Amino acid sequence: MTYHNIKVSVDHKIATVLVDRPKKLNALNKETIAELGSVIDNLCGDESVRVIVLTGAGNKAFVAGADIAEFAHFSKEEGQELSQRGQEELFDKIELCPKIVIAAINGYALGGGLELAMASHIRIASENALMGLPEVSLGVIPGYGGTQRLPKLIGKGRAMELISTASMIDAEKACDWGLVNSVVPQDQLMDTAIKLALKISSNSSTAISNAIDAINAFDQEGGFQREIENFGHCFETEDFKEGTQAFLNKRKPNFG
Ligand code: DAK
Repeated sequence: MTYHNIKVSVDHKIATVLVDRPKKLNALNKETIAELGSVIDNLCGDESVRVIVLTGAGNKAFVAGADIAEFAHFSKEEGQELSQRGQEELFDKIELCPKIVIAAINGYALGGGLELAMASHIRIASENALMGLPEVSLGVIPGYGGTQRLPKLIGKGRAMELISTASMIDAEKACDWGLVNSVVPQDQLMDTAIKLALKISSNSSTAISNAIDAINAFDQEGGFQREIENFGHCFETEDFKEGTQAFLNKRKPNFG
């Protein structure tokens, strides 16, 4: 697939995916969602990639939402179909990706943009970032998982407030509420994300994929059972042999 709205680069096993529509504040049109879905598929299956960093082009926006011009005339059926398709083809894929996906939020993360960041496993924000789910100000509700993922991250009461007021919160408050893991000056955002990605990539990729799968089940019935099963899987892996042997031989593990 040729990409028109995103740029992808890989360095030291870290893939950086840049949403690249800066003139539209990186708003997610249908084509961008399809391209992101395709690249996430490819990177999830690419043995040479350990961690994925998602960010937006320019210094103003991560992603300022779904492209309002595109959904302004949708019918009920089109809305439902696209919500389901978008969730399956992009947002759920990110959450279920067996590699850690880090959202480096470099400015506005609104609506579908915040939903994209929330589907990611880790969020780091720059000091200028502003986040919110302003959908109700447009007469709709979040349709890419926002009503489900936001309360898990910040609690039901705060999610009710943020969604019903359509307000934006700044990076400091987002960190205080647990919506982002850390806040850094904008010129340090990518360095911070890449350093974190490198640290993650030095650990066992099979153990990390088992951990992601178990953590994703934390709020589901059977979450503890998933942990037990995935814990067991790890004992069958080369990484487990390497990790334990390295410790016992007082050397650093090499997970390949
Ligand atoms: N969609 C389309 N264009 C956008 C956009 C967006 N979300 N956000 C910004 N732009 C465009 C602006 O129209 C403008 O384009 P030009 O007029 O220059 O052609 C350009 O980006 C620069 O924006 P501004 O001139 O407005 O920049 P400012 O600094 O003055 O303001 C802002 C920045 C972020 C406060 C403002 O742009 C803004 O309020 N943007 C809209 C934020 C927003 O409401 N986003 C949508 C949230 S609702 C669905 C599933 C999910 C969703 C929808 C449907 N289905 C399954 C059907 C999700 C919906 C949402 O995301």
